[in-house]
Amino acid sequence: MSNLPQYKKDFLKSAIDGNILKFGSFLLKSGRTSPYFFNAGDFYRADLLNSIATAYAQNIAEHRSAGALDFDIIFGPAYKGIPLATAATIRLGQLDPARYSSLEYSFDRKEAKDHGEGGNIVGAPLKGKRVLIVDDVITAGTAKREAIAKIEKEGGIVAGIVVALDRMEKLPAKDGDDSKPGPSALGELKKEYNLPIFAILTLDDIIEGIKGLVGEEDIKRTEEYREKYKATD
Ligand code: OMP
Repeated sequence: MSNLPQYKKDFLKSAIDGNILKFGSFLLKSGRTSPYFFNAGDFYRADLLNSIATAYAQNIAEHRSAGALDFDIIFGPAYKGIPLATAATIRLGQLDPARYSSLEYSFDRKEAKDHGEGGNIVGAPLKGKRVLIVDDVITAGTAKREAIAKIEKEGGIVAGIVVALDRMEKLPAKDGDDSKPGPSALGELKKEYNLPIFAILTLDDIIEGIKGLVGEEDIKRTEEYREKYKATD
């Protein structure tokens, strides 16, 4: 399965075995119709959650050790980011207790709570902290922009983003004509916010890694989709 690092190969294999990475016809948030879909909400079994926690933790620890990432808190945007951020935090603490046993996490509420402790954030307060966003998938980048705005509103400093999958798609064209070349959502976010952004898997990794594991027709349709929507950067 290509020359991906072992932890990425293991992660892709569990996504296929657990039917988290599906093939068919799926309507995306951006309005595009995709022949594949990665549903991080389906990592709902102990062994699958374990595999995604390990993949995030390895990816984050690697980039932090290389000096490419630094942060105090892991933030998981509601809803799908919540278990991902929580699981990644636990696993980082297990992987390297000296560095991560006091790592904190938090997440947002979709709707502000006006009783009890109140507010928009559950978990560690964000004010003045460097916040790493852990989320599922990046397509057009809309969900990440919303998360950045929420963190900044709470006084946090966004320190980076780690996602499970970068679909490597160009941003939807403003005039609706998706036939022209265009930059990626991930590239634009990086530039606009001057942030490190990493993905455990990209669409290229998936196409390489699924050979021999899924049907030829699904691979062909996924390659055609990549051809149609792949970003220029
Ligand atoms: P953007 O906000 O356009 O980047 O889309 C990312 C969101 O789309 C994710 O947070 C998911 O809710 C959803 N999504 C997936 O979960 N898996 C996919 O393979 C594709 C999408 C999507 O709709 O683009």
